[in-house]
Amino acid sequence: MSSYYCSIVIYSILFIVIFSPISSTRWYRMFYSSVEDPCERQGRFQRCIPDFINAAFRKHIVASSTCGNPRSRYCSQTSDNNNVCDICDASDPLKSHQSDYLTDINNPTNLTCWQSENFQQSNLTNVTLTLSLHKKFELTYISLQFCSPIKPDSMAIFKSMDMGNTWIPLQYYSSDCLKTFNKSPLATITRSNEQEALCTNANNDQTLTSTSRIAFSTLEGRPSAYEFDTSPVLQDWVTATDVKVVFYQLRPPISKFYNNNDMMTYETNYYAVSDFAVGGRCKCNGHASKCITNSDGRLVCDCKHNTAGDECERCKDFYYDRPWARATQRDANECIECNCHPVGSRGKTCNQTTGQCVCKDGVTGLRCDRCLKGYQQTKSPVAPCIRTLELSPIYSIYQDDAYSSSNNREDDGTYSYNQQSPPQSSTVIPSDNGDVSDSRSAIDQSQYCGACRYYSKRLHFKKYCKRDYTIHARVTNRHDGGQWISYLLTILRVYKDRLNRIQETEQWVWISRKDIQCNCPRLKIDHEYLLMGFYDQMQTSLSLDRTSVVIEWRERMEQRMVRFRRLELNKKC
Ligand SMILES: [Ca+2]
Repeated sequence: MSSYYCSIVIYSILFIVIFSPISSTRWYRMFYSSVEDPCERQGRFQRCIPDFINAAFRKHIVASSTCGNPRSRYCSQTSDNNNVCDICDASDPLKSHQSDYLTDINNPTNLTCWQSENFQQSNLTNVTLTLSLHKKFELTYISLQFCSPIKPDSMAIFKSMDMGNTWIPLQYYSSDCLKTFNKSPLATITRSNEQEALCTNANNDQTLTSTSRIAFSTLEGRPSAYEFDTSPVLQDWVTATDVKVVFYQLRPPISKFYNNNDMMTYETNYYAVSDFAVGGRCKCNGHASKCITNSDGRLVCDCKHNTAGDECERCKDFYYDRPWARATQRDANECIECNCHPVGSRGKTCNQTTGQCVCKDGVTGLRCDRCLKGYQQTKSPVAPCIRTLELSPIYSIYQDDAYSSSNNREDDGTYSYNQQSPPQSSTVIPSDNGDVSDSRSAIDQSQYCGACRYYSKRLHFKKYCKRDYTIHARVTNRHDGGQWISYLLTILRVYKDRLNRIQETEQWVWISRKDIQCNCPRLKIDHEYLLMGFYDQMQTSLSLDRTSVVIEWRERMEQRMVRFRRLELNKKC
């Protein structure tokens, strides 16, 4: 038995090393056991593929003809020209030649053979063996070992990629390729016809004469075989859900065994095959290291890299930020979560191929992070971009000034409102003691207004550090936009601007109506202020609220702010 297993291993090595350019690392893995996930190593995704197997092993093969029902006599001739006859009987386990013998353990010292019915030489019938894998596999080889010295004169190997609905030829064998299949045995494969089935002329090839095994390698002789990772044509070529072998006619007996045609009798006229092997891997596109049986009892890939599907052939929900791709040796091409802007998009889903999020009205950009041309950013999370025309004439005049030379303007006329990390979905503001409070909590208005503690004249460096910006500005205009009130500021000096959002001499600052109703803060037209506040929730423009520092400007503040600025630059914040 040990020599038998040894022969299997050697045979496997031969096929893996010779015929599979992607298999060397996986071959190593067959003997290397590790608890580490092969799809992710040291925190990094990497290509992973299921082990190389004989996908046909112990699978049922449908044979179009099997002897033994009813029982029948058959004969074969031994090498010393003796005629040996026996009975094929499907009801007797010892005399049966069922198709399961094609995929059982192949023990060379005790061959078990499937055998067809006997045929009249004048009544030639095609015999078909069909293997269903019930899932896409990537095939490396298909091999058949014959039992009797009689072999088919012509045969063909087909594959299906759609569970047996349609069939594609992989390889033909014949004593006369041109006559039988209208294929030239001299045809060669180039990069322009890598999915073409060749015909091997059996007269010039030993495969159908002296040796008992026929092996077809799916990638042999195909120019892109060593660029398999980047060859969708060959990836498609080796993919199959089903394999079918068709025997077209029996080869006349070899003279060594059969000295005259009289011996070619009905009882010696049958096909017999001892082993049908299909070497390959469960197809998972580099995104799974194994296939498992799912809850429906189907074989599916155990997908990693945020992929999904029987073959990990798509990104899983909410991970469509870039198009799906097969993993390669260089890049796992893992799927990435949709990075939809929490304010500008309608949800977390994006298009499976483009990554486009579903944007609210007036919003554009792959992640819904910009206002369309003709739209203006608001502070409203419901309608983050509104038509420019909807604003008052006064606002429009300043809006033109404010944006005509803005660096946020895109080539397509849209306005970027966030190219940085996504902001929180509500205005969450850290307080001075380091806590985080939601300024939009549903609390009573009087309680809400009562806590206007930051509207104070005390200037601490800590307050300066906590806030996004500190400016000296004059209020020049006011626009009532409903839920949000905007004030136009002429910027007189910028002391702090954490993300460089202040790029104009005039900027709009946004305050919620709720805070305005509290006079917290309160701004007057033509007055100058020291303003310390946070950016709006999209982190792109200025806002003020009851946590902001808003103090009428005094000249003495200048020196203090310069000192704060210097401390900040010395990383004292
Ligand atoms: Ca067998």
